[in-house]
Amino acid sequence: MRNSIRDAARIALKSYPLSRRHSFAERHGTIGLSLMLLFAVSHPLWAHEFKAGDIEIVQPWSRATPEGAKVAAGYLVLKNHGSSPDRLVSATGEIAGVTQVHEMAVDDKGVMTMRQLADGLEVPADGEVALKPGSFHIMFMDLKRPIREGETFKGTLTFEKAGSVEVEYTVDAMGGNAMKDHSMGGGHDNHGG
Ligand SMILES: [Cu+2]
Repeated sequence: MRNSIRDAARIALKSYPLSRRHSFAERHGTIGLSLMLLFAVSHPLWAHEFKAGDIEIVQPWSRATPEGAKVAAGYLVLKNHGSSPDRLVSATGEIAGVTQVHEMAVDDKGVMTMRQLADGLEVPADGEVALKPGSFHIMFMDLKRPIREGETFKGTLTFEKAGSVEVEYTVDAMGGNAMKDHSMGGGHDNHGG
């Protein structure tokens, strides 16, 4: 019984005109493309790219905060398509009273600490810098309200050469990681605020 079905399928496939097979593949390709477009439209992370001069800002995201939290972090990738370096010198966020550019690192006692980058963060010529958990980040302080998973909030980034640009952060789940980079997880638990 099984065999006969398989044989029938083989015969059917053999007798299937090449042109029809072709169009079948094309149709499949079209379905795939439609699904991709649908995903791009329905998935906010795909739509979040911003530009300021030569600087491209990719996928700004943040994490939901617990009730009463006073700080949150913003992450994104800065790509410099220009032939000279630029610097991210300041940032703002509509959810925060104070916003700074921070660096997180392990100090000589092995403790995770963070500090404000007073001179800003360099974006190398023809290069990129990633703001990500456990590393550079935008620090939103004096939060005006908790931020919830799935919402977006606006902010600005100001570059020494490229000027200011408004960006929108997508809020991932609490403890989530939109970049799927689990290298340094938590990160902000020990931020004093
Ligand atoms: Cu910080």
